[in-house]
Amino acid sequence: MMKFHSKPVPEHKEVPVADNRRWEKIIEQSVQRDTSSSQNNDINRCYILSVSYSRDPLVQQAQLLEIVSLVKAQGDTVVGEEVYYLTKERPQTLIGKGTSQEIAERAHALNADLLVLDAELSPSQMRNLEDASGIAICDREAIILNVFLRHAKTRSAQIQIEIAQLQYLRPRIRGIGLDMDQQTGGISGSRGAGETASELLARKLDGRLAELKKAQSKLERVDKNHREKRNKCKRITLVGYTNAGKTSLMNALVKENLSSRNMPFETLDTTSRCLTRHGGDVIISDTVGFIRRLPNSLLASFETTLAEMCSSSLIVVVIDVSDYEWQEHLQITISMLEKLKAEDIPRCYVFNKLDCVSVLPSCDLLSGLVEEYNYEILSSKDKSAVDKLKEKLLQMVRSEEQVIEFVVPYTANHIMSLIYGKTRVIESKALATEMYFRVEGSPQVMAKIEHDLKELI
Ligand SMILES: Nc1nc2c(ncn2[C@@H]2O[C@H](COP(=O)(O)OP(=O)(O)OP(=O)(O)O)[C@@H](O)[C@H]2O)c(=O)[nH]1
Ligand SMILES: [Mg+2]
Repeated sequence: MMKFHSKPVPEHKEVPVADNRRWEKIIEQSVQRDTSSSQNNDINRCYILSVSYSRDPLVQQAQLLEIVSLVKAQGDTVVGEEVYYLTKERPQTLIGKGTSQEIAERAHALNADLLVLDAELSPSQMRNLEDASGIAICDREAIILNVFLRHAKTRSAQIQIEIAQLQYLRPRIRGIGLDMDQQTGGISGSRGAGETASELLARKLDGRLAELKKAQSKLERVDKNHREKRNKCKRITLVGYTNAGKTSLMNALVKENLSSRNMPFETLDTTSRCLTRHGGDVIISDTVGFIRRLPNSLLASFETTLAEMCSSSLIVVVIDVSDYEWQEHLQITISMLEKLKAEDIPRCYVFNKLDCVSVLPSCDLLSGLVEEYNYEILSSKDKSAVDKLKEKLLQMVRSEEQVIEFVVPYTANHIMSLIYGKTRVIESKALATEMYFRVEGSPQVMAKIEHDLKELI
């Protein structure tokens, strides 16, 4: 697990050697990791700086609560916190050198060993801030990566996250290609002629990355086979902002007891269960939650897992309506679905945690937000509301789907991938120059295939 260690306030502004070792240690741990066993149990004392672009105190409060819960979810202690309203970004340090020094003083007074900035920092901004303030700095992306790493249970998720972590760490190796005066070619047994310590570290990191990518593509092939088998069933996928209640709803729908806690990113691995009582033809899947400013590295690594939702018959978007920022969470989820190219799959919106709100969002507001789509407002704790939702979902998947036959030329690769990616193939036959398919899928996808076939003529 990526962890950070304190360092003394530097007396001068040169790059301290200890700082190099901090990253070196993190990367060495990662490079040598046996993903299944390694867990660093050091607990950092964190001082949190929630960098907000909003003037609204309630938004600021919600953002602060989110970063506090992320830091706690990675197992660290929060010793102090403050909100910083950012009006002007400084290219070198984001918040300004003087401000960072003042904040570091308050953090030091509370014996903090890590200053967590709820912002994305470039590697050089992070270095500049550490040099200016004399305290170890950590940004939002590092925290989210740590939480993911801590909660990943399957080998596949662990590999995906470790790849994202190494990609995050690589540009943070100090002095790659710069510290020529440190060149000590051939001193260390494994160091190549003229290679600096940081270049050696980068080489080890690249080696580990290549190893992980190989392992990942092997696992993807196995997963693909499982997916193809599961594809014969209709699938409903639960998506939404982290902590919205997806797993709780899944548990209530299938009467299970999957781990659900008041903690971000409790679920990282997609879990699928039969929605119909005695096996049957409808599967429901619970997925990793979304979050604002989800690091691109993580989104990319979960793309394969999440791509599975593109062959769903129905997507259920779960929203925690008791969260002050639920409308923003809804927008983030909608734009994630667009990014993942799942926008043409029918949706049902579930506004959850009704028991926690005193004022219901008006129907006008909801219809405005979710357009023509279906929605329900409920609490996942309300058994009869969940049973009613289950009937509705089953009815939706069963009525929406169409079965259609297509004959597709072998050369039409994009139509082939639409068929394999977004429909369930009931039957297929290889003909002389074409492929015959009998497929089941949503009217939207069927219309797209028909349209694309016509374009070929
Ligand atoms: N009061 C109330 N709490 C709920 C409801 N639904 C879920 N919760 C709580 O909300 C917290 C988060 O629920 P989860 O089901 O783990 O949320 P999730 O969307 O799966 O979260 P991640 O897996 O972390 O993305 C848990 O503490 C649940 O007990 C609800 O309808 N009412
Ligand atoms: Mg969950």
